[in-house]
Amino acid sequence: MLSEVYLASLSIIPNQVGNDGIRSKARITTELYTFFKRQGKSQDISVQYEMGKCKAFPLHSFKFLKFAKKLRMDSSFKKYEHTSFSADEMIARSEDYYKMLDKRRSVREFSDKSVPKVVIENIIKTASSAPSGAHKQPWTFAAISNPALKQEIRTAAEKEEYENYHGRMSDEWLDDLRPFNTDWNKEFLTIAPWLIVVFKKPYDFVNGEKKKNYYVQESVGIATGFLISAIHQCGLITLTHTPSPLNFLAKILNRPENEKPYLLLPVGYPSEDAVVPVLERKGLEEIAVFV
Ligand code: IYR
Repeated sequence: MLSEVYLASLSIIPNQVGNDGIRSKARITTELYTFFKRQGKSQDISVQYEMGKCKAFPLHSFKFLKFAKKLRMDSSFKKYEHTSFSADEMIARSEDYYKMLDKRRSVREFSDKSVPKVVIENIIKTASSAPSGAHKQPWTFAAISNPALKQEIRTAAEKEEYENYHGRMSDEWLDDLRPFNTDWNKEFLTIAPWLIVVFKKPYDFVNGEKKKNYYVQESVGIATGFLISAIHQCGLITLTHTPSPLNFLAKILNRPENEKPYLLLPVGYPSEDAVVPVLERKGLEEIAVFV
């Protein structure tokens, strides 16, 4: 019975925190009673007692919050398993991680060497470990290895990119891209063994009902960052390709209406003679302030 007490408390406690601060014991008891009635269960004495006790505190008081926290801990929370390191270890680990990721480059020249599907699965699972608004994980990763589909994507992407490079992009934009030697030709879309299309989901359908997701742009951006670092970490390369507009991807991949294409990433090995532009990254003093 006790776990039911906690469950009931969980569903009711958030409603209690109103502007008034304190609510009457009678009100809480009624809410609890209604809760149990809806569940088809009879009211339990211990429930009234527990909640009665909780009602003795102002709702924002430390005692009440502690009580509420305990109730939640006992039901839907578990102990956070943490690994920490000594200061020296931390310094070494942060340096190693920085050095590892600093080697990452956007590479446009791919080899057709195959990559095991399980690697792509692991990369996608890593991406999906990213934080997201209300843990809605508002993303879908479509992994494409089928040559005919890759060709279809390439043809559609090049059609858009041709328009972009021949009029849709400003002269300033084209100037800014000159150091990268890019053009409308997107050969890598058929050469790379895998394409990953990231879709964002502004809403989900839960039991046929439309449910809005939160901070979708931020969440999917963070997940894509995780994806890119996982790709680099296992010795593969990628490129954040942004054919624009992207809508053709949803159509070709037959995705539902709540999935909007976000980014297209070819994944694989670099070609033997792959080159990258000589670039400098901004120094710490240019990108950070310590106050
Ligand atoms: N989407 C085009 C153009 C492009 C735009 C930016 I900003 C880049 O950093 C690179 C390319 C393309 O993919 O070629």
